[in-house]
Amino acid sequence: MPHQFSRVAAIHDMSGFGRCSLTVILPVLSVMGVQACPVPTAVLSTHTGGFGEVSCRDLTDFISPCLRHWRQIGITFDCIYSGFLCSERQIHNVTEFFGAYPNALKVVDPVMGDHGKVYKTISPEIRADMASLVAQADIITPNLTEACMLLGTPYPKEPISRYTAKSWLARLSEIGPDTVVITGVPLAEGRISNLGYDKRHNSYWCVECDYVPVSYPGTGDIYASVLVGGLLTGDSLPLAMERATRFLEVAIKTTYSYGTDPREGVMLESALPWLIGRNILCGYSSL
Ligand code: PXL
Repeated sequence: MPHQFSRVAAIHDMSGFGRCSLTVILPVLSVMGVQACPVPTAVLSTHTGGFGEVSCRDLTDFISPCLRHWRQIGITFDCIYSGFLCSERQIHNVTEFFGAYPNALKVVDPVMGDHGKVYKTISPEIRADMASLVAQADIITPNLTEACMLLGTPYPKEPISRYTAKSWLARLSEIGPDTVVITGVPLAEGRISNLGYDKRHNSYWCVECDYVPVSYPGTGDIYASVLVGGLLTGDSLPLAMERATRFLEVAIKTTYSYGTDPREGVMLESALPWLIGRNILCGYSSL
């Protein structure tokens, strides 16, 4: 089926409360003028970050039939974008999507942990399979914890040098992806930064962010979806990285000012209009 705007198959869970995964990815992509077709991998009452016993329905059995139906009716995609996955089978299902749409941009956000800790749902088997999914991707967006997990490097206790950061970006690209973005990296020579590497042009990029002393769930999902939306609508890599960073700064600072419970995530509803403006940006630098 031909389409006017870029179309993304978004393979993620749907956590009803707590503003992460599909509940933030769909509005972000829509507002950026990108059609997002959700493939829910599971529905959960909340995310797993602090609301106690979560009610969850696994939808692994839905993923392949959904792909089959979409192929039957001739739907095409410009991008396949996966995130939080909770079994080896789900990871295999994402590779089926990659195989079905070989020309689509393959984006893998290897959601596995944060703040130096691995999420409880991530078994050693899932971790190994996520590494092989990363090998098939065009773009990956790990946070620093996930980057260290993929590299088999201990999570750094101190800010890292630009030299180390560049070598980690390059080593991650050697696994397979042409574009690597690592989020939330404290740099010894600077501030917390989001870093990118474009293997084809051998270019390294840095976007620094203001530090806010609260951590909200879902910010990795928001970052990756703005990055995807930017790249699909004409941004270069550094501009897409900066758009994602600036948007999160707006969302996080707005939320922090209200002092809401961090488990509820960022106040996306008040920040979203910033994305419609398609602001002109020039705050990135070379790494
Ligand atoms: O934002 C990542 C994420 C996605 N989905 C679920 C989660 C988390 C992080 O905690 O629990 C269910």
